Amino acid sequence: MADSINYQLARFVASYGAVSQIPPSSCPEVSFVGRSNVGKSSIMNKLFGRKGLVKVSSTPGKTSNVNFFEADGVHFVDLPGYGFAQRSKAERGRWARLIGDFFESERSFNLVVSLVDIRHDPSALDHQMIEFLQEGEFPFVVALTKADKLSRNQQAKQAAAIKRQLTVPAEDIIVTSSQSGLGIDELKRRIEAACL
Ligand SMILES: Nc1nc2c(ncn2[C@@H]2O[C@H](COP(=O)(O)OP(=O)(O)O)[C@@H](O)[C@H]2O)c(=O)[nH]1
Ligand SMILES: [Mg+2]
Repeated sequence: MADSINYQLARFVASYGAVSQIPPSSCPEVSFVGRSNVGKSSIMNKLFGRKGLVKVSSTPGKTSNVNFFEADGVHFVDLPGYGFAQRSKAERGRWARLIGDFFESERSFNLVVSLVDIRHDPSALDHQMIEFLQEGEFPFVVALTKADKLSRNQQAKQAAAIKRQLTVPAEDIIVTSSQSGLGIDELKRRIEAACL
């Protein structure tokens, strides 16, 4: 296999409202989890080098589907975001069922990219998500998003604080910005190491 992924080949595959609709894994898979509005769509677009392939929503809060993209023989999975949207118990239930079903299903979990906003301490839901990944022994990295909104000094300070709070090893935390491109090459290296 090639030693790098040609992201220019990225394309939308399909959108699923229930995990039972998703076909079995046919190639390595990288999935993206995080709070609604944390920057999942933006980081995927940055990886793909395509501004509008993954919809960036200006109205956060819609519990969405599981969206599959493919680039060069690797699947990229945009999972529904948590937090923002879940005003009702029914919505929280739907999210938990989707995520639970997804990670309990028999799939190629090559890498999970767990996104956390670098500007804030991780929320209770961020903690739950990462504990879930740790307990299930899923290979994951934490991408701290929107680093362009902080100074270099603040970035380092927040990254250290978040690392402590989440008990994630420093090498598994990547400071990123979909605006400036910070950390995107590092994230690509981690994805390639996990998939190729
Ligand atoms: N400044 C800045 N804004 C970002 C960044 N990533 C995402 N955003 C903004 O945050 C909002 C939510 O982003 P989106 O990618 O839709 O988040 P998602 O709900 O997790 O998919 C949008 O207004 C984006 O433009 C980033 O790295 N820097
Ligand atoms: Mg999104």
